[in-house]
Amino acid sequence: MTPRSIINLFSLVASSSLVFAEDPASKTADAPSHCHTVEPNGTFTAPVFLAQDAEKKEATLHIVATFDKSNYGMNFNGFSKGKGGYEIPVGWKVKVKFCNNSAVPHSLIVVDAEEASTKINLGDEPYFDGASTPSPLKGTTSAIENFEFVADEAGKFAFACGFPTHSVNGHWIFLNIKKELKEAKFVAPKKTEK
Ligand SMILES: [Cu+2]
Repeated sequence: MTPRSIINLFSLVASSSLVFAEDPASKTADAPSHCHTVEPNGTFTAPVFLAQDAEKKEATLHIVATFDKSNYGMNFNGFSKGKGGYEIPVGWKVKVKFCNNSAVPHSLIVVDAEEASTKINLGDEPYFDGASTPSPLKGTTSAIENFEFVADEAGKFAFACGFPTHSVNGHWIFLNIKKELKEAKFVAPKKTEK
C-alpha cells in the first residue's frame, strides 16, 4: 500500500464516522449493528430483551441504548419516559447486557423511579450494588457492557441513562421489583409516538 492510498483510506474512515456523529440515531435496530447477533449464514438477529431461568431465579436482560430513533435516540429497547420496562420478582439475580447503538455517550444505572424523571444528575452510585455500567455519568460510546445485581428489595425503580440531562429528558425505562411475581417480564406497550 502506498502512502497515498493509506491517506485515502484514512479520510474515508474519518468522513464516514463524521456522518454517523451528525446523525447518531441513523444506525438503529432497523440496520444491523454491533448490538445484533451475526448468524453463521450472515443474517442478523435482533437482541433478545429478556431470557430467564425461574428455577435459578435469574433473568438476563439485553438493554440497547438508541435501539431506534424514538425520543431523539434517547430510548432503551425503543422505549423512553418509563413507558416500557421490566418486572422482576424480588430476590432474583439480574444479569444485564448493555449495548450502546449510537455514537453519543449513554449509560445505564438503576435508580429510584422518581429520581429518573426529576434529577438532572443521577450520580455514579446505583441503588443496588453493581447495578450500573462503569462511570454512568461519563457514559460510554458504541460499547457492550455487562453487569449484574441482586434485586433484593421490592419497589419502583428505573433503568436510567446516567449521562447528565438524558434521564430527565426521558432516557429511562421502568424496573418494577415485585413480591408476588413468579417470572420476569419485559413490558412493551403499543407505541403511539415516534
Ligand atoms: Cu442517554
